[in-house]
Amino acid sequence: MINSSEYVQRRISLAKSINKPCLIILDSAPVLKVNDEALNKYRPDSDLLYFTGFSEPNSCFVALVNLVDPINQIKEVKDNPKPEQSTTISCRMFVQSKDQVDEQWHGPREGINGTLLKYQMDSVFDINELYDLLKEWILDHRNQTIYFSSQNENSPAYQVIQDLYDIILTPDKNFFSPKKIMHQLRCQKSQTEINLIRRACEISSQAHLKLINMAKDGMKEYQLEGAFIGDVMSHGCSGLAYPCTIGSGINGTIIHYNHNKGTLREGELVVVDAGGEYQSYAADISRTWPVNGKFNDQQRLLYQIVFETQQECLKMVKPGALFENIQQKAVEIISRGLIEIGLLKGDFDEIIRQDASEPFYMHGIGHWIGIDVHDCPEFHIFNKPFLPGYCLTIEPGVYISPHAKLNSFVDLTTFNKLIGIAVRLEDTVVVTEDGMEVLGTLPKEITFFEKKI
Ligand SMILES: [Mn+2]
Repeated sequence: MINSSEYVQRRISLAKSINKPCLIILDSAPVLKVNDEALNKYRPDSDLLYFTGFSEPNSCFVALVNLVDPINQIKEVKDNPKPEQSTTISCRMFVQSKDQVDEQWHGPREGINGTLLKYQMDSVFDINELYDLLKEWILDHRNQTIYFSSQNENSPAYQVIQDLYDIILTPDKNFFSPKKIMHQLRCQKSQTEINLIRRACEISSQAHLKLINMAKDGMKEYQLEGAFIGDVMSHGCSGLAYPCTIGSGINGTIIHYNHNKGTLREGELVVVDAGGEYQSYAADISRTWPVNGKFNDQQRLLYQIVFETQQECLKMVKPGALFENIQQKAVEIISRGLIEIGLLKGDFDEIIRQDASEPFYMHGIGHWIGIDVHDCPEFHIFNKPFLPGYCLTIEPGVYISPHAKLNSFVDLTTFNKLIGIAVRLEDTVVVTEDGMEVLGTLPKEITFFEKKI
């Protein structure tokens, strides 16, 4: 559990990283419908959740940074010795008021008083007051910078911004998205966050193990999906962190396969990319194994390439490392492997220069992970040296798809022998002071799968 003082600390960090007079407005995510009156399970906006812990719809967070605040006594952020560099922040929240009828239909609300106490805000208002109050605050500070983030075009905050945009807001001058700054902060996880991701990975590892043990010829992919969901939820997850891939045989060659309607067949490999969400934090783990517990020669060759690639890439994860170098390493090991098994023919350097392995390994080696499975998208992975506390995935794969766009380096005879085989191995890791730790414990050695089944 993340306690309220950690949320307060996150807001202070946000104010300090901006450290100029501004308003920060973080809007809630829209409520999405399945259809008619049937609503999807509500997914809060990840940034709003990170900085407030508040997870109800129809809400909005507004912070005044380094501005005179007539509503609240200004609290100075104390730990700066130089007064001219001190930062002040006033935190205001707009929420749905308590409402007996609506709560009977949709569940309890924190209400104004509940939010004030539990979320340590300086003031809390009804969401219906947002349009007038926010407009007034922006006009009061019309020369200051506005940081605004919303994914909800129907929200009152969005309406205010739209109405004032032409009057006082100028892009690149006083109107910005805070996402770059927020995602940089979100990328480095606290110990509490790391523990939640670790728990998500431990629960997910156990659920993967269950699938490995239950799979057999004739079973449907969705039966494994259902077993995975049931298992992670029975161990405390709220559900999946993302729709899972359970791809048997040729379905495994489809990178984002999630129809999960196929049938497991003896002699085939099954790619399982699945992770639970535990207290709003994601796990992302992939394993590939033979339905009948025995790799055939072709499957074994490809598996060994991906296994070795993942081992080498994991070794590179430490403070200062870069995704781009790890990706480069992955391309090199996979290319060398594909040359050794005869799928690619030609000079190694030329194969690297021409990116000839791309038809078979076409995605990135990993991504940040946290509240979202693809976490902090505005903190682009390119060129960001790892720091302790960064959580990320390492997920090489080789896919011999019948749809692969072949190049002149591909040997057709070998290609035809391997067609339909896919292998992906993925783990969630945290960067530590001197290296990394794989979160969750799920074996991946060939001998493990062959003994297990
Ligand atoms: Mn992933």
